[in-house]
Amino acid sequence: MDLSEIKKALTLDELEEIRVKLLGKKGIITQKFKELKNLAPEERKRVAKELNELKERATTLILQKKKELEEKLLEEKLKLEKIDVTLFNPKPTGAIHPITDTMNKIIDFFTRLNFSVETGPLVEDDFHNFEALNLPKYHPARDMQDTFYFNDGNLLRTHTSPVQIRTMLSQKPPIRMISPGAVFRRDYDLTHTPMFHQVEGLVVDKKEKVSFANLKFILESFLVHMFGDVKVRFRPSFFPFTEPSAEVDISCIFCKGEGCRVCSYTGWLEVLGCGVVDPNVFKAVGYNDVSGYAFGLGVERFAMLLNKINDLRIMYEGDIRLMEQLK
Ligand code: 2NL
Repeated sequence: MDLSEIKKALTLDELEEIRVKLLGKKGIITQKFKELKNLAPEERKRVAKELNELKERATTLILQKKKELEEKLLEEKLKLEKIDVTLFNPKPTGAIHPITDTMNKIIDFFTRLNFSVETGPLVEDDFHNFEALNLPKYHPARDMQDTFYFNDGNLLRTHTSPVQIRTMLSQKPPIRMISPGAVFRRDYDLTHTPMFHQVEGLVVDKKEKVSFANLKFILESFLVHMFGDVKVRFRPSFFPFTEPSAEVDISCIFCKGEGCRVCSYTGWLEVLGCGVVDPNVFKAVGYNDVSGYAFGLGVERFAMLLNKINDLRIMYEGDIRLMEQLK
């Protein structure tokens, strides 16, 4: 029997066809085994031995060829996906990172409402990151467990609020600002990374010009701008730097509020924290006779919801194929 066909196979599909033709249920070799029963006993023994040897040879050859073709396929795939970053590409590959994209959408909304965009240092001191924000000395957020400290007592900011403190210290009211940027916490698991991004907002003005109703309207408009036709609800909450405080939910964008795994069958997704600025914060920056409201959000959470991603790691691996998909 001619087994040279196996060696000539050019693709895995071709090889599989040959395998079926020889060894499949109705294959040539299988057929020959079935015909053994028609032979005389002595003849049968001899032919059976030959057939077994033939079957073994065919199987080995096919396996060898399969390995060879698979290796060739992998090599071609690797060659195809190789990226020479030094080559000039008139049509560049790449995409805006989902975090940047989400951040830009957020910034766009607030700048259109006349908010200024302020930034500040990533390395902060205790006063700007904690003390001025009414975070008492014993507060758990100050713990070595949660905050990255340097030996000199400085730290990596755990939120972007110190930017609001710096802005209030260097400018006079009214203030109407957002502070987008990276923040750092000692947290690393499936849903937390030691570096992530926040956008916080702050409005400070004469008492009669600021109200919780203002805050509610701005955040509701913002969430509709980001997520489209969603319901918005405010729940009482607590932050050291605001009183009263609220957490803000949108109706689940995956199940339209029906209840699903993503929203833990509540129909709601928590997306924001906010409140009226605590008087102790104004005391710390020397502001008198003003009122204010503030809010804060995690950009990664927004980016994951907007791009319907359920694994935070995708954001940081920078796999070009995934980034291209999210464009
Ligand atoms: C959240 C909650 C919040 C603020 C941040 C703030 C800043 C100053 C004064 C008062 Cl200077 N408040 N920021 C207020 C309420 C909530 O963030 O869940 N963030 C992810």
